[in-house]
Amino acid sequence: MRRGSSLIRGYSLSRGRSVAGRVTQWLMVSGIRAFGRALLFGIFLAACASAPGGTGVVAPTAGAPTLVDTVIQSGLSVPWDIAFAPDGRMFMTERMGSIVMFESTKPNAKRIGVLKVPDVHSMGEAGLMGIVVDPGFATNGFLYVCASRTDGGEWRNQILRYKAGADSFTFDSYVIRTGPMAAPIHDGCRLSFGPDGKLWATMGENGNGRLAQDPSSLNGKILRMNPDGTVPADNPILPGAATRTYAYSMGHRNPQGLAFQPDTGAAFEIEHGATTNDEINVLAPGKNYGWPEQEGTGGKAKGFTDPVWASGDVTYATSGAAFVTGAQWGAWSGSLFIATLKEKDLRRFAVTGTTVVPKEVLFDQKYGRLRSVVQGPDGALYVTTSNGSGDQIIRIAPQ
Ligand SMILES: [Ca+2]
Ligand SMILES: [Ca+2]
Repeated sequence: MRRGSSLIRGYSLSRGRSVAGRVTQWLMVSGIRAFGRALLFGIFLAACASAPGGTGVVAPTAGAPTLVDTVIQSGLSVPWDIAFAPDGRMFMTERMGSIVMFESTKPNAKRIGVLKVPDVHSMGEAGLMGIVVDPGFATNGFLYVCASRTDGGEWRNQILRYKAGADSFTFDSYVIRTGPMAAPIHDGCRLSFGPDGKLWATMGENGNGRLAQDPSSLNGKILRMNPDGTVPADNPILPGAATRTYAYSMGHRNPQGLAFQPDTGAAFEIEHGATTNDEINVLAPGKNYGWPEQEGTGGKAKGFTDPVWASGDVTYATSGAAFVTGAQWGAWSGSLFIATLKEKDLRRFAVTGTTVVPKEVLFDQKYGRLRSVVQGPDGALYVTTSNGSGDQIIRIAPQ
């Protein structure tokens, strides 16, 4: 399995050049025997650099891009999610409750706007989480966040719409004010716009598996809504439910990844398993994905929809996910990347239709816990860390 990053690969290359420089020098002064020694030394260095196990360098697979990772922001506190304006600005949520606007994605780009979202109660896994910009952002300036807030004497997961100015944010409206509840664990709260123009949100079961199977609760569900907060007329009515609601699918534990497959528009949802079976699910309306009655595959006979991939006997603590497309990704275009918290790495999955095959484990341990991964407008991936302090945003660019 391929490990390590291209930065390490780049280091190896520059080292190779310096060896070559020394080879030339030694040839001039010491003749052919020294050249032989230098050649052996070079081979030795290359062998060391190729050793497996975390920091090694392995030749890229055919057609795979070389990745260059660059820290673009640092000194952050749990930057939960990021989003991009078409004009190059970058927006970030920090779990403690701030939305931050950066001038660009350049390293150490200036902070040009900050808003403290009022009444965010950040505790455990809860707080200010997902952020996404409206598909019509260039004209309407709308962006959406998912936040655990105290409101009406309750602790709720809400979806709020803001309007971004040049260097400020103005509250516009609640998209969802009541329904999903917050808890110190399993809040979900990933936001994504589908190719259908609907706003989708993942909602965790608050550590209460029963809610995932309760069709009247919006927890443990994937939600689908019109951006103005109304329920789409083509949402399903969940089995056992009285009415059509925001709920699109049920039986989810702690979903923190939601990405739409570029070719098909299919919704891929990623959730943490308990002690086994992190899952990748392909969402279909009104379906039940099993939690807590069924973990991983094997639930069909009980009426549950099986994941297209499950981690089996281990968990990685899978979090955010993104598909990549573009010529710069070479053979990896169309792949799904998943950030992991516990495993502290970025994982590539090859996806054909609904067939998902795990591939490389990248940047293992290098940046710590990884929360979110988003493809930026320049085609690069942007990853946030979730270590609690000294957190970073990293740009991963294919070359
Ligand atoms: Ca499941
Ligand atoms: Ca790992």
